[in-house]
Amino acid sequence: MPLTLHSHDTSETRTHYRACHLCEAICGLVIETRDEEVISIKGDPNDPLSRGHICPKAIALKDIHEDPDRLRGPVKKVTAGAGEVEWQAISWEEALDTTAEWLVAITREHGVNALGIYMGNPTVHNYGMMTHQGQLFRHFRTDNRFSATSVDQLPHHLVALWLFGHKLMFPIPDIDRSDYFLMLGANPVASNGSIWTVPDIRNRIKAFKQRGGKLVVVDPRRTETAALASEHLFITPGTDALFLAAVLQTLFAEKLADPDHLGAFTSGLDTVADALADLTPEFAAAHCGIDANTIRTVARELAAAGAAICYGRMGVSTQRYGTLCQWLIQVINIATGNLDKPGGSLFTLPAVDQMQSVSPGGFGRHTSRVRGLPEFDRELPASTMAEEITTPGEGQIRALFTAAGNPVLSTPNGRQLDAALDQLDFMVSLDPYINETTRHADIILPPTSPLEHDHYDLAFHVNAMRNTTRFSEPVFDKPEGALHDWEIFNALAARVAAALGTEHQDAPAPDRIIDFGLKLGPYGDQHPLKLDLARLRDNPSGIDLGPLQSQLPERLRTADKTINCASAKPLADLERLREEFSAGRDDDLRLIGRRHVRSNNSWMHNYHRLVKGPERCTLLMHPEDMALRNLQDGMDVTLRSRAGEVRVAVEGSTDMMPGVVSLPHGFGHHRSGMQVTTASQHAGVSCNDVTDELALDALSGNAAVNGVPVSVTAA
Ligand SMILES: Nc1nc2c(c(=O)[nH]1)N[C@H]1C(S)=C(S)[C@@H](COP(=O)(O)OP(=O)(O)OC[C@H]3O[C@@H](n4cnc5c(=O)[nH]c(N)nc54)[C@H](O)[C@@H]3O)O[C@H]1N2
Ligand SMILES: Nc1nc2c(c(=O)[nH]1)N[C@H]1C(S)=C(S)[C@@H](COP(=O)(O)OP(=O)(O)OC[C@H]3O[C@@H](n4cnc5c(=O)[nH]c(N)nc54)[C@H](O)[C@@H]3O)O[C@H]1N2
Ligand code: SF4
Ligand SMILES: [Mo]
Repeated sequence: MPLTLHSHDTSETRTHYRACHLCEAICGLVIETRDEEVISIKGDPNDPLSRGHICPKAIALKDIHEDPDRLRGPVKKVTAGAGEVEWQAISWEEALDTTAEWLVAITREHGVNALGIYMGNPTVHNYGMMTHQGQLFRHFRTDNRFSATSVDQLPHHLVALWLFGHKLMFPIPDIDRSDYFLMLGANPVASNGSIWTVPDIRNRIKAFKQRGGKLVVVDPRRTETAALASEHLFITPGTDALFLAAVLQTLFAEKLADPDHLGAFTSGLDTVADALADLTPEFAAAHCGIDANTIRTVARELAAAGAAICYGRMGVSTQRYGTLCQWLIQVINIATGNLDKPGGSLFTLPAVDQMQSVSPGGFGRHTSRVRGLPEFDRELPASTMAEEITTPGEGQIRALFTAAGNPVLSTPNGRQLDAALDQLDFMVSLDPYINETTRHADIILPPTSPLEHDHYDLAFHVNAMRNTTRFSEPVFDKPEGALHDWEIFNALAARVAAALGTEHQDAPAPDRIIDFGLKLGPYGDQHPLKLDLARLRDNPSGIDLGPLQSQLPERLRTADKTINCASAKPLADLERLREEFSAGRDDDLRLIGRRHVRSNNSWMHNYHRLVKGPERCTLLMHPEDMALRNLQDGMDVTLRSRAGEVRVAVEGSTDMMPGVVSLPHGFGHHRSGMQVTTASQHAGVSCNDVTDELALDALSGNAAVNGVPVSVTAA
């Protein structure tokens, strides 16, 4: 177990060990400070998971901390003369009192569903937000809850729930011990991995190939990851379910399916085989752009490999068949005996085990008011948010609470939501920035900077390719009067409880909760390691808990401790797939997204060193498609869908599959009334002004931001 020294004081320079919380790779950092200044940020070679790896975003921790645009105290919107909007600094007392009064007043007058709540992605990178949001929201059990989950990984949760009995039971690719890797709709070389905490992926792929491993990447763009792969297959966006069904169909038809050690507690494979009988490689090939022989070869290679992985991420979740894709992926892992096997995909055993404390999740217990879309985990699809604000009637959203989210840029048809937010009676945002979304708020409550609070990766140890645990102390003391996110939740909860005349007790600080979770957890009081917070504080680079281990059937959370592959809803959804692809297809272009290693969704564009260099918000298009439309490199084009249009420069690229265009999301910083100076100078356009709130994975309600039918014409 690697041991590292405590932060040590010299006259003025201090060394700190701190996790990077910006993406799911959770790299360990060594941060040197002098007085109030960060003087260096480096990878921590003693971190048992990241082994010294960092990416160019790590240094942004300094930039975030020092950014003059970052709010240091609460502000309220006031309308000056001539309708000019201004932000006025107010005291925490006033900000918290006013917010609590509004939340109570609106829900008293119009019912609890009049309050909408949207929680963004950084919530899961900031453990205090996870441990303390319930303090406030338990007073408002509104049906109108939303989060970034439904523009992202909702299909993964549903499949985990249906197959393994808990929404957090994600099979994690064990690349370091694998022989064969089929990867769809993921670009970890840019994203650094997702639902797969895998720092230093580039070197892990290299080592995997050096050992003789074969990586096959299926993606409509030859991505940075595809460039490292043994083989890259272009696929028509939105057709992966056909491809995956054909792979599985081949495994059954050629009698290659063998769940092996899983057989004793697995059922339903025969039912799946029958249901897929007509979804042949020939049927898939007619639509997906990959020929039938290649599909059969992939199936045979998967079956023949000693240990193999099938994994798919954003590109196969946020599309019309997201849930079907994720279900097929896991049934392939099961049918080849590669689930719960070293070198295949395994479940983690994290030191703070949320399987003990977090509800397994539920689906479809209520539906959205306007469009009747199903809830998951008490949340409705984010694509319904605008209509729930603008459609009058009982249960209409009149007040909105956003926290760590920017749905105007991150959810489909963001322009519609942008307009809808103006109709609210009250909006409050827990956020350090005045951006595209929070500019609509009446009050903004900014938390401390990331370097001013402690850190534990409650979410990402659950998804990590190795079991490790680590606690980071704050790098700086918090400034006088500043509040952490979790303290803001406590403070609001106290005021709401007082107004409602109910009991309130501040929840203990998040580190106390982690201490408790560690002691109760699998390496705690009952284990020789006896992990608790004190042990973690003594080992700031982290503690290694070893490679992932086989844990089935014990770890299953299904009632009968078995895996039933014949999940009713995905099986029924095969009919939708057949129907769509039996009909002829339009010849529209298809829009997909893309990530860049120096981006992070919508909020990393305000730091000069992450945005300098060539313009990144361009529309990639194959030169043949450009020639057909008489377009030249760099020309402005109009990208148009049913939902909206943007004007953007086109960039020719033979890395694109013909018929497919790509635009990154998270740009569009051109709006008035914001305070993001550098981002505004690199404004770009928002991809989600073109994506369609009506384009969904119909089974789950997840947004289909990939595979959107579009046209491109000279502007
Ligand atoms: N640098 C950086 N890192 C990030 C983020 C970031 O914004 N920037 N965001 C973080 C977040 S929140 C997440 S969820 C993860 C996402 O992590 P990943 O899923 O690894 O990231 P993406 O780059 O979105 O990869 C999706 C891939 O799907 C492809 N694709 C699109 N449509 C289809 C399709 O129909 N079929 C197939 N097979 N492929 C398709 C795209 O071309 C793209 O290469 O990244 C995280 N890490
Ligand atoms: N077209 C298209 N759309 C997409 C995607 C795509 O690939 N294509 N990706 C989707 C995915 S995977 C995701 S996860 C979503 C992300 O969607 P969102 O979560 O809605 O958006 P972010 O850009 O992550 O916004 C983060 C916000 O949190 C604030 N913030 C950062 N740290 C903290 C903190 O510690 N505390 C608080 N209170 N606030 C903080 C930032 O200032 C910013 O306002 O976007 C989705 N949208
Ligand atoms: S890959 Fe980069 S952004 Fe992600 S955790 Fe590591 S240093 Fe931070
Ligand atoms: Mo995400």
